[in-house]
Amino acid sequence: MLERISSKFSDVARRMSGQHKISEKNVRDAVEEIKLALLEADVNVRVVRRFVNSTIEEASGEVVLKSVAPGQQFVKIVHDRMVALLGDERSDLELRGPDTLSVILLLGLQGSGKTTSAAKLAARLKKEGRRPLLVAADLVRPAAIDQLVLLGEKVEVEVFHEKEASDPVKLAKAALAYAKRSAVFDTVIVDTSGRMELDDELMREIERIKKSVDPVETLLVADSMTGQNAVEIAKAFDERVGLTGIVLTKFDSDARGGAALSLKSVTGKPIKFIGVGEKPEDFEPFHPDRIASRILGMGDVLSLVEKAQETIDEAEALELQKKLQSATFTLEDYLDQFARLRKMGSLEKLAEMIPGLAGQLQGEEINEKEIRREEAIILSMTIRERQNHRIIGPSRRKRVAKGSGTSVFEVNRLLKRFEKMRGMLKKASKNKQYQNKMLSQMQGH
Ligand SMILES: Nc1nc2c(ncn2[C@@H]2O[C@H](COP(=O)(O)OP(=O)(O)OP(=O)(O)O)[C@@H](O)[C@H]2O)c(=O)[nH]1
Ligand SMILES: [Mg+2]
Repeated sequence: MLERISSKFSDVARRMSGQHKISEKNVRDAVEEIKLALLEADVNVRVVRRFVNSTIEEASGEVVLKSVAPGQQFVKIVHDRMVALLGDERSDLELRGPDTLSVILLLGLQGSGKTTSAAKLAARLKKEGRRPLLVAADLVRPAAIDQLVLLGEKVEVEVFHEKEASDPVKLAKAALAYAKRSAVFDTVIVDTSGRMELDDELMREIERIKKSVDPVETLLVADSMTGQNAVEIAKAFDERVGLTGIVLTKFDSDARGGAALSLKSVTGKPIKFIGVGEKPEDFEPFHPDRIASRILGMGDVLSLVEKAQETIDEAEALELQKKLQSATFTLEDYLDQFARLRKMGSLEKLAEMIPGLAGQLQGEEINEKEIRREEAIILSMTIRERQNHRIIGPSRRKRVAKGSGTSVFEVNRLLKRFEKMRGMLKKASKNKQYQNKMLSQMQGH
């Protein structure tokens, strides 16, 4: 899910974050693109309007436009707005202490994923050390009880069920009494029946079940594939029954993402979990900030900024920029990069994280051992050789190999690699826009 919207957003984010100067018009244009992407993703129109207005207002301020890195500030504003849209903080379940029973009631339309989610939730809580009991209170669909019993076996959680029962309210009460009596359980998860359409009968039944079990969590299970519809359903259920949160299922599908992005804003209820597959373990807490970063395609950029901040300061970056521009990058400078490379991992990883460089350094994995050998090779060169590698002919190569305890083959390989990197940097340095992008990222703006 979210692939389409993410590809549009990361385009805008990458483009804007490379800008060292932006105008109010740039902001408006970028926001317009974002607006279209949101509408295309089936996000609620009112939500889009609010998002757009507040982003423009905040991003067009003097403080942002005149700042050192306005493009990246813009991206940060969009990111933060997106996090707010998705629900700010992660909302966990609010369960009672282990000595008091906590009831979780699951409800929703037919086929939304209630039964599957009940088992997933039970498995998860069990892993966290709680002692859940599943309750098969869907007495409408004939196979519903068997389905939950089977899932319960799979996740090794007991399922309370009565084959002959016909009243879900009575059954839920009986389950609660059983849980209290046995004193083995601290959490009761109630699976209920779904219907094709929102109807009065279903609502009344759910209301009665809710009253009889007094749940601490009433979670709507909503199918992300239903898009806008999921939002309307959530609103209706909340008004009638009162929800404490949402489980958004089928997040692994290619749904356009509108539901995920509108639910919190429209209903005020947080998405607490997402279902990401059919298996019991395909169930995750919903983290607004992580999803926002994913939508913006910022994961890599942000981690590069973080890593680079540790390893390079502004003055160093400027110095490097000068060298790139004049193409006087020497083996000496190459040597300086090793410490940085060590922290970053490999050349390839470094390249992957810089837009435009990905794929250009394939197979150039340099491991710690190799870095040490390369260092030894360069240290065996004279200062003059390090400053101008072109003078290192065959006899010098032999001497360097001997001095560093390596072979001529390895010296040749290092020189070749250095040539390649130099060529790449030279090429990159001619492209001003690209270079600014790379530099601003290295400086961590
Ligand atoms: N890919 C994917 N499939 C899911 C997810 N959650 C549920 N499903 C599938 O959706 C289908 C319906 O799931 P159920 O759990 O039976 O839905 P339900 O709401 O209990 O359905 P009713 O009881 O008939 O109302 C099943 O085939 C599940 O495997 C999910 O997060 N991802
Ligand atoms: Mg079911």
